Amino acid sequence: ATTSYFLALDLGAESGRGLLGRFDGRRLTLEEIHRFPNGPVRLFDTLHWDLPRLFDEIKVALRKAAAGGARPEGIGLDTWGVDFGLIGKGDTILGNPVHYRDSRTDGMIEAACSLVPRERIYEITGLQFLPFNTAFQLLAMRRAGSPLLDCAETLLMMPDLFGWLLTGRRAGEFTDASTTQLLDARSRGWSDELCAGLGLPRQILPELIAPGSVLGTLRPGVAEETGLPANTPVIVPATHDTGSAVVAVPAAGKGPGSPPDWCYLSSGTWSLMGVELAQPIITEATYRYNFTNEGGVDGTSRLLKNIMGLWLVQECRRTWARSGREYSYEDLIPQAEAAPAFRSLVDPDHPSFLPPGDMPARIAAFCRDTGQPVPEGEGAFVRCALESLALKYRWVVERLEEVTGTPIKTIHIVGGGARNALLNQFTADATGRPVLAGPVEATAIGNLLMQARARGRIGTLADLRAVVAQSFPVTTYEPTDQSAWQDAVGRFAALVPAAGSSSHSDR
Ligand code: ADP
Ligand code: LRH
Repeated sequence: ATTSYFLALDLGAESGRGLLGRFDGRRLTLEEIHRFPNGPVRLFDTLHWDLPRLFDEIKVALRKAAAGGARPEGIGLDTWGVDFGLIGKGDTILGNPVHYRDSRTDGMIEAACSLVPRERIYEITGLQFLPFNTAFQLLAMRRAGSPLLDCAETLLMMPDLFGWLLTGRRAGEFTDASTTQLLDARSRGWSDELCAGLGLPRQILPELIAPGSVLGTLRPGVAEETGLPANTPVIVPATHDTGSAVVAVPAAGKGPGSPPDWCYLSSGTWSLMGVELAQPIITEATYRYNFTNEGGVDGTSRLLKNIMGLWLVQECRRTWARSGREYSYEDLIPQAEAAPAFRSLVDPDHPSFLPPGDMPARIAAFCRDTGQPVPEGEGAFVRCALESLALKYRWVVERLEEVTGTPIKTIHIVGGGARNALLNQFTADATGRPVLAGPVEATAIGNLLMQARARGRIGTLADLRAVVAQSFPVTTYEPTDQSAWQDAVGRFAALVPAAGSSSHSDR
């Protein structure tokens, strides 16, 4: 069998990486050739992404791939959703992309809903209301009188923006476009009605292309700088990282049409928990629970919910490091395990936890405001975050079952968070369902295998998942200690708004 190499560039909110995948037709192996940190940069009062540095890191990864001697048959790029850059005349980049945790979108959900009724926005898009959705970021620019929208020729989502910098072509890959809240979930095209209703420039939204298409080849300048051949194709995977992660869930399907009896939990900065479906589900219940319907590969739809995720722990860690207390995840997890159980619980999706800042102080404030003891020591804060996440996972699983009418038997956890054995066990215990953890690099794997498929090396999505299952180990966590969680389930329910979580409604 022939062996092919593909390069995945996977940019997460906390870190980015370049992984070289070697595919022999049956098994995929990975080599991490580059990894770099990512995070917000504040300029005056606005949080940005560092676009030039991130593009430079991408070129470092290309250079390392070229220097290693492998000739990749494709390069694919994925990033987090919702954020974008604007391009003006003469290929000018109009400003540095703004970070989705910036406060410019405060109040924008209400502003949008005063222009187009909330129910109508949901009916068209099927998307959960998150304050930072692209539509609300654009509305914030409009309201602030930003001159950029008027001189923009094209809006490109983050992966499209990097794709353009690599190839020179402006196009919008469908899965990431589905995070904007400007796409019509049924027609799968930009919604003229929403653009007109919200007063947003429809003409800057790019031509849409499907995951698995070839965007183009490397610009001569990029080829020269990195040492890769200029005819190297840039292939779009599901460029929304969650879309790529779900492609690489090592589960067997029940066949098209029937909702699966497994759910995924893509666990990184965010916890994205949901099911893969043949069609969106847009009903009164999904509206009430603020469930989203994001676009996947092969016409699939992801019914899911954003949960604040391990961001809670990331921000605690960053706060402690600022006062000289540096801890790795390997330090913190045993400390959490040693801390007392079920002392204090939080709603992980409380809006106060969304922006960057002093997370331990915010968790302490939540506990104080709800009459619970304030955690004492780092381990207690992390335990509080992990127990609360596991309880939120239970909340979501139960509502997914209700909405799809199908019992969920197992939970597949993929992404960096799958390395957290304590959280995996908590999730099994809190939900009463076995957890199958891994692969950690699901997003990059989904990216690589979609490229292999675009090159004709794999057939269906089910074949692709079989390759994942054959290539990467999965660890099972059986529920062992459910009774201990019973009381916590009741306490947690009293802390969470009946319709879910507040960061998912208006801030
Ligand atoms: P993103 O793509 O959003 O940047 P990742 O999928 O890379 O996120 O996951 C990052 C998260 O994985 C970290 O925030 C951390 O919670 C978890 N993680 C990383 N390394 C470890 C580890 N050694 N042990 C436990 N958890 C870890
Ligand atoms: C996860 C993710 C998620 C979005 C968020 C902004 O990385 O793409 O799906 O909601 O970032």
